[in-house]
Amino acid sequence: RILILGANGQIGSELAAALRLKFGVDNIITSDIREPRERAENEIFELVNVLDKDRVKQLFEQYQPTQVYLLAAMLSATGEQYPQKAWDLNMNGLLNVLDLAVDLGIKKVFWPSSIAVFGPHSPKVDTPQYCVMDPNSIYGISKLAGERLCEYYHKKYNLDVRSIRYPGVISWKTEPGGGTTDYAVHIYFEALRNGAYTSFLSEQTELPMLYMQDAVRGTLELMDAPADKLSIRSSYNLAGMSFTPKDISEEIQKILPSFEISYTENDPRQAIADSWPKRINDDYARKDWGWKPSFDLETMTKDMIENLKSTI
Ligand code: VAH
Repeated sequence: RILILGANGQIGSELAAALRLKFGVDNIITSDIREPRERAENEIFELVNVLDKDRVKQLFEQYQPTQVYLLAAMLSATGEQYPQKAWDLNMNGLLNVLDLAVDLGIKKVFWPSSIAVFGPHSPKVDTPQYCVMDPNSIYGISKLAGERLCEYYHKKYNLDVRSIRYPGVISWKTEPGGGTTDYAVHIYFEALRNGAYTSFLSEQTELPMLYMQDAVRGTLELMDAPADKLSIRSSYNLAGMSFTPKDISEEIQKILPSFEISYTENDPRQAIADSWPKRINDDYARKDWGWKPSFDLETMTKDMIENLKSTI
């Protein structure tokens, strides 16, 4: 049985769908702080606040999950508006899950980190697994601290906790909220709704990105990998593609020639994006568990527009 905490979010909701397909709907328990807008047929859903340790413990005891995915978090842009809340949710939510997983013998835990753990003095190109990491967003600080905790709990308690430093993840099923990379999601929605988009990041802002299908496949491949193959117990660098708002708008124009992009200045998210790398090196993921992305900007754009056309 698998319990997903934070199953309503952009990644949680699609991991839940993939896990239901893989293990059957009766073996997946989804949970979040509020009811989901819609549920899959026969989906088992529970309300939970990951900061309520007794309630999380109750779910662990009731469902006896062999795996727990903790996807509940506050992302970078929202985190800058509520830094104390972001720290509390991202850190104490993780600590609750790590402690309960050790106490109750959960076999495997997944926790998402982010390229936000890198900062202004990290190498911008071909950013390695190990380097200077001086994140200056509360989200990035909480993810860096979280990675250290995961590695500590693995070494001290032999907890099989696994993690990926996601780039910006792009998907069409949910309109994600609160991320700095979310311009690359909204641009597709706006391209179809209004034929135009105003980007809050400048046209040359290059960021590492990953299509949701690749993010989900990479996560399941990591979780399926033999434990003795994993040399990283903080969090794995994972790369898909890197592009700028200019690149993505030109790719959209190949399909929607009349699409127009414009740019705002001085959005607070620009400073967050400028502190992050442009291109990530993911040699460890490729070596340890055979990671390889399958979508690039062209194939992702085709897939996004095709799917959004049928939903918008
Ligand atoms: C954010 N989408 O923008 C998330 C992610 C690397 C970006 O962490 O905050």
